[in-house]
Amino acid sequence: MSKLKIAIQKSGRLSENSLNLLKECGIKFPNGGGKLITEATNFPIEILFLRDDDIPQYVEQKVADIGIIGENVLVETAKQIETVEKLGFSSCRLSLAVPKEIQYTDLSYFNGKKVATSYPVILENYFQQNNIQAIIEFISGSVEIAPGIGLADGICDIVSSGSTLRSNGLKEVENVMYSQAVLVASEDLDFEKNQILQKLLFRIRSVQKAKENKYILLNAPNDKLDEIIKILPGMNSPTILPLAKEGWSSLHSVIGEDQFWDVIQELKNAGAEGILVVPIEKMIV
Ligand code: PRT
Ligand code: ZN
Repeated sequence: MSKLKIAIQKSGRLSENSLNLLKECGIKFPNGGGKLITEATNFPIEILFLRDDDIPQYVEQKVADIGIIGENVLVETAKQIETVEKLGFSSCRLSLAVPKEIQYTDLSYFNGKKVATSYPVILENYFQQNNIQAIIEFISGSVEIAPGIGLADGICDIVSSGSTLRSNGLKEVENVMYSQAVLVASEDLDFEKNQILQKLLFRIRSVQKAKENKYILLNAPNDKLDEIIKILPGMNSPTILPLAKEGWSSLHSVIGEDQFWDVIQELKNAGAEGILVVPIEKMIV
């Protein structure tokens, strides 16, 4: 039986989250130990550990069937590969920044200016779309020091907390793109590999759905149940079980993480008591 080859980052900001995602999907494998490739013991998958920048090319050339990379790397390398799922981790933004003492008003500031970046393709497109004529200086690392050493007037780099920019006397002035980790796949996987991918995707979506939701249990007097049910968004109708206490019931449902605090307040106002909220490990939809 064939195996699906997944390329993930060997070490860096994507690696731990990528490995955790596979583990949360119930996939077991021996701990890397510096190996280039490892095989899962309970799922038809092989894991290749690579530098993130090399993953798009390996997937395009079918050395790996699928991979996990940042959207920034995907767009920059512009390979013929498909995005199959956004994974929601390692989020960041690619931004333009200038020395903090610059009186920046708008993008026209960059006309005729030198901008250092490791993302020349994305930046070139962005400047073209916005009719800016700037000089792009490619540097592969430590982009943030470029203005300080007189190499450029500004930079275009990945920003997360913003502390790297601040400690280098820079300020963020424009967002070029937002990025998160994505699962990419080679364009025409054979039938068997595609089936394995679908199984993996099913697990990934169940794990993600579970993270977006909470399981809620509460007690309420029976005459308040109708009102409480209306407040609960739920998957379907909530489960209602009688309590030993006469005239009371326990109600179980699922609630979205983003609606959580608003709904809890409404439930309390409607007479709910003993509210318990618990994480969901997997959610099959
Ligand atoms: O060795 P390899 O080539 O595999 O790794 P790498 O060094 O190229 O990449 P790595 O591990 O730094 O990042 C991998 C991916 O994580 C990136 O392609 C992004 O999609 C994503 N990501 C998320 C980030 C950050 N957050 C991030 N903060 N990538 C880089 N940074 C760097 C940024 O370059 C800057 O130097 O962190 C600094 C800014 O962080 P703040 O928090 O100070 O703003
Ligand atoms: Zn890299």
